[in-house]
Amino acid sequence: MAEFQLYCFAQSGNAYRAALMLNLIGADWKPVWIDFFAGGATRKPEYRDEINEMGEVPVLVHGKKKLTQSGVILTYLADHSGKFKPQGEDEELESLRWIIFDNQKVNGFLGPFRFLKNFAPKPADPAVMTFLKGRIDGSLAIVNKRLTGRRFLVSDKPTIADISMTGYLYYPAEEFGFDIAKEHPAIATWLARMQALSGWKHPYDLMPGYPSGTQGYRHSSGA
Ligand SMILES: N[C@@H](CCC(=O)N[C@@H](CS)C(=O)NCC(=O)O)C(=O)O
Repeated sequence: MAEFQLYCFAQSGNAYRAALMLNLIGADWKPVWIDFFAGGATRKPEYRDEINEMGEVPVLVHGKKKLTQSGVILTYLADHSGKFKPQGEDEELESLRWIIFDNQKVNGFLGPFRFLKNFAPKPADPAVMTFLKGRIDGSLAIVNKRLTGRRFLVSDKPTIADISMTGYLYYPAEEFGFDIAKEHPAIATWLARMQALSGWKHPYDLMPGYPSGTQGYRHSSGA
């Protein structure tokens, strides 16, 4: 059995943060596919009783430890491996600041927007999509400004804040209906920098569930 198990599925940018970290640190890990869409696995009482009371992926199992919330998982894995760990109190606080901003306002809006556009059972209310798109544009502009003239979010080395921020940013532009990299040049350069790290993989190549409804992988090398 692998040292780490990660409950995840390919379309989840929240789970991608944890999967990417595991791969970048060279961990011995295996994904456990969660049937999020058709099966509604995370809404079932047994999932909430036995796996995660918050009804979410990702969930990381490491021996007797079970961790949820990608920010918590990233922090744990950084402490465990010594890799991508912010150095000193100032960097730790700065990293936490960007992880919270990301969870709430960057990928926290991109995830629901993409879900409503691609996977929701009924077409989304255009007013909701317009609201989300406005929030996304504002938040991505903030990240783009932060990354202008900087190599990474917190220091000149990548940290868990960068890994968190990649959440949904490598998914295909067609799934959003706009091209994040084209519209935000500093984000594009930083995404390429992250992609050059040893162990980087695209979410559809790293987690099972592609195409949707299968437990497959995309098996390609590019973004
Ligand atoms: N802040 C959480 C977000 C996790 C999350 O929302 N995961 C989605 C899948 S992409 C989920 O399981 N949603 C189920 C729900 O909200 O009911 C994290 O970063 O781990």
